[in-house]
Amino acid sequence: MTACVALESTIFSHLGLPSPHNLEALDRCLSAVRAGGADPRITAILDGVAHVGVDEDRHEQICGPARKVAARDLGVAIGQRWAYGATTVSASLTLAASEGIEVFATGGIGGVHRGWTDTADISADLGALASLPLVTVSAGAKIFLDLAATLERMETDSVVVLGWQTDEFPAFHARSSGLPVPHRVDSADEVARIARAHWALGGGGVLVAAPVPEDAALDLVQLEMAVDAALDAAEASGVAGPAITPAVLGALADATDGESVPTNLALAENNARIAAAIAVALAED
Ligand code: PSU
Ligand code: MN
Repeated sequence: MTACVALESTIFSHLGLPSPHNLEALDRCLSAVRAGGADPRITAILDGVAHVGVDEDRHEQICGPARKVAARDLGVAIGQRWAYGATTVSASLTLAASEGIEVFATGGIGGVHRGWTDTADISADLGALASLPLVTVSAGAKIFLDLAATLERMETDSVVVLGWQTDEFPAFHARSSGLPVPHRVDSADEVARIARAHWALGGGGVLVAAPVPEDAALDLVQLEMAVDAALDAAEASGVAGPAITPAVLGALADATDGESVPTNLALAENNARIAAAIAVALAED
């Protein structure tokens, strides 16, 4: 099989990043995958049709306004012929798996939200990661989540968590959360061997957690203050459910005076680059 890397569309849509940074993110991710010798495949619902690979003439649409599509919404978006349903991690993994693709890159996965004991807000990303046999490359989980609870949940669900050239779980915009990863890997070949062995035993998802490159990383302490401000702003605006993640990402960009945006681009590109190397290693395996 040729080396393919699936990419989600939510991050490139208005839900993920502000214009024109989202188009830059898309271009940089596609280039990184191609430079690594793999074929990038953006997932999305366009005019009610599920795409795993989107032609260049529709990239502008991918970077525009969208309705958020998690795994459970895929059938609705197709059945109701949504013009543009932007796929989250859970929906992208579902579509990629349906095409036999083995590697997926994103910015940061969703996870267990802070305050989850009251709200029960746990991203469907975790369920898809647990059940579908793909390697997902992400800069850990989004900083404004409960990262310790997210790691616990992935242990319960038997998601393989690998630190990419690190012993600590990355915190999206920051290189480390201070929480240890269960295992460290240092090469794409190592990830490919682990994934093949895991899948041969009937296992599901493998999460490769890669820290944002040093020159683009934000400081964890400053970031925590911005996150508190962003969570307060999102709460004050009264958003709930699936609207929370886009709202907090937007508020975080404001709270960091826009500094979180180039960091987000750098980490997404870095993940795409690593994913391509893993896809090539798997294709050669
Ligand atoms: N990471 C980003 N930007 C995003 C997301 C993640 O840098 O927009 C999106 C992904 O699509 C992820 C989704 O799957 O947020 C999780 O949403 P929720 O927490 O509502 O499950
Ligand atoms: Mn949620």
